[in-house]
Amino acid sequence: MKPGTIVALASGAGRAGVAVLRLSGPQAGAALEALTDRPPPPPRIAARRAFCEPESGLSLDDGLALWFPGPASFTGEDVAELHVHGGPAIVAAMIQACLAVPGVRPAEPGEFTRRAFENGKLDLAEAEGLADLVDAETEGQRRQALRQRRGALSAVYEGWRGRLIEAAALIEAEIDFPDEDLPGELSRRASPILQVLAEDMARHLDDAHRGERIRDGFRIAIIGPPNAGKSSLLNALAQREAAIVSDIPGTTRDVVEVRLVLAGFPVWIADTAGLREAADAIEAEGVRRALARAEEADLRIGVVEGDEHVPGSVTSMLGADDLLVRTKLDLHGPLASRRPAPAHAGGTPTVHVSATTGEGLRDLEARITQRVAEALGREEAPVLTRARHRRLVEEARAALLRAIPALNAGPELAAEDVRLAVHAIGRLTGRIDVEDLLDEIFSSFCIGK
Ligand SMILES: Nc1nc2c(ncn2[C@@H]2O[C@H](COP(=O)(O)OP(=O)(O)OP(=O)(O)O)[C@@H](O)[C@H]2O)c(=O)[nH]1
Ligand SMILES: [Mg+2]
Repeated sequence: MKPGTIVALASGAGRAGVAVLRLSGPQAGAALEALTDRPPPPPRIAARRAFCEPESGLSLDDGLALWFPGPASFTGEDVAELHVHGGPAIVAAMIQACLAVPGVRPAEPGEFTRRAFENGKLDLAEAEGLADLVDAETEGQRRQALRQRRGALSAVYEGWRGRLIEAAALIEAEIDFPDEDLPGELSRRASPILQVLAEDMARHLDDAHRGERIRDGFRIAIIGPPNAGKSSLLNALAQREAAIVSDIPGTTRDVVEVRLVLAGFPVWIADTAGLREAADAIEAEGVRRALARAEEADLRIGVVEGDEHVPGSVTSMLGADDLLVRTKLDLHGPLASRRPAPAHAGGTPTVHVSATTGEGLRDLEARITQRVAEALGREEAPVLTRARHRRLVEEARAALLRAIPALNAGPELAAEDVRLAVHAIGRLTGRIDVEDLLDEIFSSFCIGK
């Protein structure tokens, strides 16, 4: 841990009614006294204080002071909170005044949370949950982050680690004290533990990236031939002119993305270049990007005008879980009077809309929302929320899948792989050997910036 007492604005930057400054470290109490010219208030009780510049005594603002002596504080150290009026000049002057106290320096991004981690107040998964909670913009994100912050995910990983250590102990005991009468007995007891763990890990991994989607957004791609009305559809869904619309085929050349919130989850809708034999290299690149985006999307919306034939380039991308949209309903007569559009191969449900009149849009929105809710909305066991977790769980599971058959050949062969699995799971919660990760993880947190 880098030494010193750190100070930073804990509330958001910019003008606000109230701003909160936070100090943590051995000089937090001294700084509080220097700025208020009084001893700190009783622990955890807000007290009205006049804040002044320590050297000159120049008055800075009136506000509230809170004192959290360590170790019963967020970071585990002495912490002081200063609530002042949220004007940029006040905040700047208050921070300057804090920095004038010997031993006080500005906090680095994420440094308060990092100190809490290093003092054992939070494990790594909980700290990541806290960062997600601060970043949460939708209800689904908030619920998931709060569960992780409260340790639901950590409990799963710590449970695995405990069982792995138990199996490792059995295997190591077999190596150290081979029982002449019952050879292989201890290893045999380790085997079912490892089997069940490998299955638990497989289930955890096989979640269709739900947790990561809730954090990063459900991804939808709109694809179809030129001029089908893809950009008009995007604009209608976004309720703003996000993409350029024109009657010139090939108007959209790049991927245009819009963020929406549906069913309490973040959703990214991407409009893409019309699929056709490209006229030039730029258009060809646009088509390549369109197909790539469609491939990685969680939901594809194929778009064609009216009753037109769905080209193979679109059909080949659509499955039963995707949607086909037939556009420009206003030009093609009222829905009721028309012969039904030919059913789409592959069982993709079809919706008719007009971006011009808005007809059919509600139905389309409802279907999209339903898809998002089905994919992300189930509240079950805590889920993987980060690629970092996925990598480590995959690593642990791969090691177990090597260890299980190796056990039959002898404990020595399995022991190393079980140790690797313990190591990978330990890195998830930050229990072991995570020094190399910490700078990257904590500097990505926006708290205290
Ligand atoms: N009448 C009517 N015209 C529409 C509708 N939707 C789109 N159009 C028109 O169809 C033309 C093409 O629309 P775009 O949204 O640019 O089509 P696109 O699929 O994005 O086309 P590219 O970007 O070239 O691939 C424009 O002239 C739109 O005004 C609709 O629902 N009704
Ligand atoms: Mg377009």
